Amino acid sequence: MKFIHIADVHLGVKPDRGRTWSDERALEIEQSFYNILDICEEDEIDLLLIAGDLYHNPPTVQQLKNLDYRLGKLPKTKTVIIAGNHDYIEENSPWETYEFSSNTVLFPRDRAVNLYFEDINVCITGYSYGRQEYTERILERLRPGREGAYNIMLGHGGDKEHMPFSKEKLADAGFDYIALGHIHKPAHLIKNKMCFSGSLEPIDYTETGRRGYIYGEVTENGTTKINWIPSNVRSYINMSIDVLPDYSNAQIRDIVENEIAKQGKENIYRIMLKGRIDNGLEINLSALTREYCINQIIDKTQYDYDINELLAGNDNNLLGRFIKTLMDENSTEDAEIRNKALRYGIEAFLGVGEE
Ligand SMILES: [Mn+2]
Repeated sequence: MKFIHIADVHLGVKPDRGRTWSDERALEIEQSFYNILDICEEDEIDLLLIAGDLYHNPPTVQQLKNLDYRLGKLPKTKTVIIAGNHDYIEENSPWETYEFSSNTVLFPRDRAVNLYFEDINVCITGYSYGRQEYTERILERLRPGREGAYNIMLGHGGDKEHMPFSKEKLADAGFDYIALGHIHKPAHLIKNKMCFSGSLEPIDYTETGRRGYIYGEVTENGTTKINWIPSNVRSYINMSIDVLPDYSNAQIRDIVENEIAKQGKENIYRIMLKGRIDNGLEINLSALTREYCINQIIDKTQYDYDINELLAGNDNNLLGRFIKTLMDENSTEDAEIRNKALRYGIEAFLGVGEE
């Protein structure tokens, strides 16, 4: 028996709203899901497990028709879905009333359900969200539905407001495999037995690192072997660049651009600039923000002052007195703190310190 376990696809989400790549990103997330369906078809996967938040919001009839149509092209694959906190099932909503013509089951809201497939001798136990929050420890109470079958738990949650659980209690419930969703970072909690597949694609800039799906195989004697396979189209990357006082704007731009080329032009960046820059330099990277996906440039650089020169030019004013006080070698204050205070103070005096 072969299965694929995915979660947190968040179909319908518009990441990085207002950015030039936002619309394309929404399509990519959809495409990423369809890629999984292609794998199901090619590899004749028996079970596609979707552990909640397939949709970013409760789906419309049109969204469900699309889903049903695509899943209908998989004659060999049964799809089992639970609703999560984002796509929870509202009473009488399309999500609750839609009848799938494909080989698909959506678990009903607010109760534990067992679903047995005789042909593959697999029993799936799951619980769909009927609202956004559950502080109750619902997943810990689920039990395997059929003796002698391969028992799978399908669950969504793991933080305080979303069906909290201890992994030990879940492990002790007696399931052969526990397919979890909600935490977007993939996590293999117990080897070949319990894991968060993670989201299929990263949804916002906090979700750095790769994303993907679980590919599982169960042998005739019931042994499970799973692999997490990275498959996301793009990643969010935090990049940190150290600059030096002799760098020009063009040089800084080249360094950033080379680093983007190295890490992948398709990825979405947050760039942090650090170090000391020439007093006359104004960093301007707008040429790059036009060409690449750059969410944010965080400029933490500081101007490179010659203290003695500053002191000579400000002998009779407040800045001069400030520098003299902090440079006083007889001070009882810690030297490192005095140095820092001196640097921040000068930048504040000169109107360039923004923090
Ligand atoms: Mn969730």
